[in-house]
Amino acid sequence: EDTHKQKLTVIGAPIEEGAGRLGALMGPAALRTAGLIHMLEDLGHPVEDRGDLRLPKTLPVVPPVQGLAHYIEKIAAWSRMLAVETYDAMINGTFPVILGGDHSLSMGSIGGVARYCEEHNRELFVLWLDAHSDFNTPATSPSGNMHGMSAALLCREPGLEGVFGDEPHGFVKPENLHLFGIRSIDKTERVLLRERGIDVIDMRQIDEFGVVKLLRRIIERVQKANGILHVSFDVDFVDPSFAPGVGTTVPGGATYREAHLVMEMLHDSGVVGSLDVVELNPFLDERGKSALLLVDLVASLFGRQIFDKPTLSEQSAAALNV
Ligand code: B3U
Ligand code: MN
Ligand code: MN
Repeated sequence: EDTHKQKLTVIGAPIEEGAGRLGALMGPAALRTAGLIHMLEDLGHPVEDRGDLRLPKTLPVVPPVQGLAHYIEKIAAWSRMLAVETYDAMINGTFPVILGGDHSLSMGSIGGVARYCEEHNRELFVLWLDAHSDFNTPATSPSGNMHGMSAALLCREPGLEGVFGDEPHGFVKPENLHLFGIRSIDKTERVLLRERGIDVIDMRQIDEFGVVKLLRRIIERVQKANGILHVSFDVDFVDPSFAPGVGTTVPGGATYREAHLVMEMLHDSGVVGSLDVVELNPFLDERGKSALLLVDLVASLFGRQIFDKPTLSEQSAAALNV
């Protein structure tokens, strides 16, 4: 399970009800138009494109929640379906790539990956690249939008049990969740993140220490545990000047270079086993700019390099003390 010439299962998840505004439904189509599949094949990865999934006609019955959780029946249907898809992809020895769709889809995609890891005794780690911490519950959410609740559900926060009901899925250990690029946290969300001891790497830390040191620490943790790293890439991780095609832009995000460096380091690490690309809203994009950037960033994750080798010779690395 890594990003080196492995077989990929691409799954489109055109879900938009988790977000506050419409349009993320068109995300998978825009990523395909921007050349995602051809890019992956060009890099030498065999791709099985499962196309875009569709909601079943009948939605699950979800018991009422305490608080706000808009469209929870639809989110539940997507989650249950996606958890089966990513689990199957992993069972078949392939690397699931989920194209969103809003970030609520990660309840399902990661739910399935986590189930696989639990059953196969592999430690699961999650790198959540995002402007937001997505750690609300129906009781704390100011908006009721479920894309702001996916990390909380995965860490077993109470109030979201109805999403999966009795359907199979796994969880993420709160200590194995790494939020990265964060710059927007709600008041009650902040309290919860502190109480659970979640690793929140905010933009201040990225400014101060740089992505390399911060990410290296996470990668080393995964390597030591012989774990699997799921990468959940929310477009708003990147600064809106580079990626305007997203419903909830927050200024001060990762630069073009930082975002690529993160993806390149993840590729080199060999520990990434699954990926979500979420929150692209083509309705708000500027002539495909964000979709094209995403395809390039995913290319970096799957092995595209500027030159064939890490550019520092051992000698210069030693001289620079890196
Ligand atoms: N934290 C806010 C806003 C938000 C979360 N995720 C996004 N926006 N994209 C909320 O509604 O939970
Ligand atoms: Mn998000
Ligand atoms: Mn976000």
